[in-house]
Amino acid sequence: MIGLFDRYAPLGAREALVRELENCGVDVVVGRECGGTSDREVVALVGSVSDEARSLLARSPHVARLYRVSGPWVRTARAFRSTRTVVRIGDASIGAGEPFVIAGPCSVESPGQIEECARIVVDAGAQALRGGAHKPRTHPYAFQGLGREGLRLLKRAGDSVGLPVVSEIMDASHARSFVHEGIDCLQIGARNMQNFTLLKAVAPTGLPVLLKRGISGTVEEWLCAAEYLAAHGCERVILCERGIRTYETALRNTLDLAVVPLLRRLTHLPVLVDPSHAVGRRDLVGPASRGAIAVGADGLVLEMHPRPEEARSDGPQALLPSELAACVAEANLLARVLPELEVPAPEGEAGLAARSMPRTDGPVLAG
Ligand SMILES: [Mn+2]
Repeated sequence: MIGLFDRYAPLGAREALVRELENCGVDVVVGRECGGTSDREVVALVGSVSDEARSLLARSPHVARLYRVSGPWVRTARAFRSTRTVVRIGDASIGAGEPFVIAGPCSVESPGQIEECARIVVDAGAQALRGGAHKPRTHPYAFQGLGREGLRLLKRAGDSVGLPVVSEIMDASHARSFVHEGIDCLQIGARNMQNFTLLKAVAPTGLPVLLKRGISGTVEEWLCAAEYLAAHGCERVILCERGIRTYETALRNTLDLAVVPLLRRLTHLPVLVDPSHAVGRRDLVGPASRGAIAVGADGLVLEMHPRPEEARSDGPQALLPSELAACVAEANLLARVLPELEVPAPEGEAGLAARSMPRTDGPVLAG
């Protein structure tokens, strides 16, 4: 539950309410937004919330509005902030209107390969360079990545074309080397979405985190993973839908596009879509990218390779340089012509309470 303080509530009264709530045994998070025309302060109850705390918050004359969050996430809930979070990486921003495209090879393979990729990615109009150095591979004998040397090569390639770089971190003990090598954004891969030790280790680095959806991650699990990052000090979280595992085997994964507008209702965090890992084949990445932008994604994560047949990982889904350029151009075009997606403001207590009430009028299953 989140309460929005009345803007005229005196500081002393706000502090007193927080103390009273804490005395009821609940954990309280205060979120402040200052600057511009809106000074806004919310008080959020986290963890298991007693009826006593709930009614204390509801009855307070200093709380202008109450929001019931639809899951166990608070800091990442839509109502926690007045506007969507914009995450800046390098010179561009995710969630600011223009599609943000992170592109590059699946893996950093050699100095020449990543430098060539960097030039292609900047020429295509993308905003960041990706490349895996530590690779989570299903098969133990498949290429595992160049490790720290790969990070160094990736950063050097990004610098040579003026692009920030994004790379996946798989091990909590690597956090320092990612910071030391100047990686601009850490990616938590699908297989590690619920690796809570890793989430807690990357949050304090101060770097933005691209949090991919787990292979079988539900929206609630995904947002709870984002909340772990937020609770441990990382406010710059970017969600990335990359396809989930369903009964369907025709494609690598099943791209869940409807989750994008859903997330825009549930959270203030920006959302990217990675069609490459979702569809797993080059010819469908472009059409899936169009869909992603159309449903309101803030950008794309795209794999490319100058010679996909030589790629050491994920070659079949790697776009050719010209296809990448077309994909970026189409994303920009679509974002310009489509009206801004209308996302209703977070609902207040009455609306959400009615919806989340247990059904008592429907059929009851005898058990
Ligand atoms: Mn890949």
